[in-house]
Amino acid sequence: EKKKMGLLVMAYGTPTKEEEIEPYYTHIRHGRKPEPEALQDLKDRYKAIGGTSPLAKITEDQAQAIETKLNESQNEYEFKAYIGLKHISPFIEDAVQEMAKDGIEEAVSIVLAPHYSTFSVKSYNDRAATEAKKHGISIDAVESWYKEPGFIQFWVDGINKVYNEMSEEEREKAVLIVSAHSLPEKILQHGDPYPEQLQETADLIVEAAGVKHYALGWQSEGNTPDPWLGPDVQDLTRDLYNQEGYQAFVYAPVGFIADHLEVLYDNDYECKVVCDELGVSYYRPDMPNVHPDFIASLAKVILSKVKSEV
Ligand code: FEC
Repeated sequence: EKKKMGLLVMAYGTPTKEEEIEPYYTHIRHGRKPEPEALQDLKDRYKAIGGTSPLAKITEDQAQAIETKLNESQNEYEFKAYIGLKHISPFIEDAVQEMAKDGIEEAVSIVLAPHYSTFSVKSYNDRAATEAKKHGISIDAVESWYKEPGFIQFWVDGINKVYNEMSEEEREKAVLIVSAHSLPEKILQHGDPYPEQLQETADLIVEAAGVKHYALGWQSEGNTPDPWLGPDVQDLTRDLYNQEGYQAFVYAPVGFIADHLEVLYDNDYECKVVCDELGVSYYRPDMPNVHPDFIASLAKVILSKVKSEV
């Protein structure tokens, strides 16, 4: 008899239809309704990527794929995946309640974002832990997985593919921009590891891919008055062009793992607009989504978390 093990897969969440955009945005803003202008702006961005984001389906497919991979790769545990979202139903709390209904006593959790920060991963984990406590479920949380070899290799392969398609001349004048979601600068006051973890991911990728020129950037910063981590990828693109004359820009938004608004709009539209304006080429390797090597690397991290507790 295999031991039952809950697998809590946590992700950001996305509206699946237009009516959900306002409550979703309100939740992101901690219950404050967005101004009509800001709401319209967000609606327009979703429209620009086809109406809704592919993220909902990708998250489901990722959770399913991780569960399948885990159950195929060992015989001790029977994993069952539960999706818990940060800003829309099924919320993290809903997922934990489902586990309780199913009689799960032990679970492992993972956030579908590689780098730890108090703003992101910690807030997911805290919500899961608070709900789990009410139901007597013990959850072991994977805190970060930003240097998992399979994850790094995924990006190395994608970046190499892009560079191999360039002419020798273009390759010489190409720069890689490795980025993650920006966060308010105040996270630094508490020694948040987020920026160093991004730096480590970038160093590992750059070294393994043998990329000559690269820079670290931040993207998708929020619409609030406080200062955010920079440089922003769009400003960085302009600065690098002006200072170094690069002719090709390769964007690797490694803080994300799926095709969604922050990549399909903020990179593929906004950064591309800057590249077009400068007359340089825009490239963006594929996102991990459900690539088998990527899924296998997450399954590996989860399994080692479970085994370390035995
Ligand atoms: O629907 C989609 O396809 C995109 C979903 C989406 C992902 C995502 C990832 C992260 N965010 C992070 C932090 C913040 C902070 C604010 C903020 C605001 C938004 C807004 C939308 C949104 N985020 Fe997001 N984020 C996604 C979507 N995010 C929509 C609101 C409109 C806007 O500002 O663009 C600012 C909140 C505030 O106003 O106080 C902070 C972080 C990640 C990556 C880690 C993770 O996935 O959890 C960090 C996907």
